[in-house]
Amino acid sequence: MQPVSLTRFLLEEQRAKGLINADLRLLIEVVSRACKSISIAIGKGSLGGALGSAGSENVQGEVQKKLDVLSNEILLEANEWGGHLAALASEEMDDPHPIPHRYPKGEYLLVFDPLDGSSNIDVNISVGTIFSVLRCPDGVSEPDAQAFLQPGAKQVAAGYAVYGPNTLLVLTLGDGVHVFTLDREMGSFILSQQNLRIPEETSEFAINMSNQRHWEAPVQRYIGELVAGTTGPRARDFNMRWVASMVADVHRVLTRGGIFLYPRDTRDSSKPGKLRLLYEANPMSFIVEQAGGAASTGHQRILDVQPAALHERIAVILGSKNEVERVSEYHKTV
Ligand code: P6P
Repeated sequence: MQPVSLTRFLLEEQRAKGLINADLRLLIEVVSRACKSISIAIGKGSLGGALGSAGSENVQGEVQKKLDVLSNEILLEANEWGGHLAALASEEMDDPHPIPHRYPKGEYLLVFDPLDGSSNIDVNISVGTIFSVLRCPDGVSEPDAQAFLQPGAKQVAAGYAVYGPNTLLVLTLGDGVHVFTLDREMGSFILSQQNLRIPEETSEFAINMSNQRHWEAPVQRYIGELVAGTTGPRARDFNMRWVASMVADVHRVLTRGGIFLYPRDTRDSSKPGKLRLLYEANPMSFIVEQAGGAASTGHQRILDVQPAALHERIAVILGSKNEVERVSEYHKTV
């Protein structure tokens, strides 16, 4: 059977299910081409002269890597001219980026983390790009940050590229999760898995254990039971993985099951978590739910959270449904 390219898949989704229109199809294709360019830049490593710090900080106060800035520029330039977007927003930019007046505007908003996990770049560990697509609110001709402040349940599409041993694009349009592998010779993303499902049970968890003393009681209890293994109430042993690159950790959870936690931390009550709601938690939660998993803050479904700010942070507990529900139960009782 002929390999199915991303282009063909999107066209067939458009014809068969009417899930997407020509503008959304163009948006996904443009983002995928930008991810190819980012993959090539990353793959050059030190030979491309793009490793190391850019000597600047982003709105998060984090030191920007040269590849953070380059990835952001690649995504901006790729999306400005197509006429599919009303505006873009990024982890790397304080405010939304307007579409230049010389180009037509479209009905969609794109918000992204251009290079998630970039602190891993200089040590050659997998990183990724995360993106989320919203509709621009009716009647908003010049979208500002307020236009992006929509609950994650309003997303029309979400995806990520993981730049690992191979480059994958994982995508949902609201009708399942589909995986595309980059064929570097052809330069196209080829469908490699349709309707991916997360196993409901798992024996693997992902959390940064060095923060253990700062977790709230429900997470202390939950992780304590996993670490206790056969000597504790779960009566079985668990394994732990932590790449410190959300895309890599979430992709592993999606592929073989697991639970990923970046819980809120008692060190700073002003911060409800480390990960950003609009361009990390929401797209990943949409994908995880579409794959049959669950995504919670511990207190509520992440996709129901009403954002109050573009770069808002949130606690993230996502993955195999049974485990996420257990943690949420502990938040009710502890
Ligand atoms: P820590 C990367 O900086 C990131 O935003 C996510 O990709 C990752 O899951 C998390 O932070 C890692 O955080 O505190 O373990 O370095």
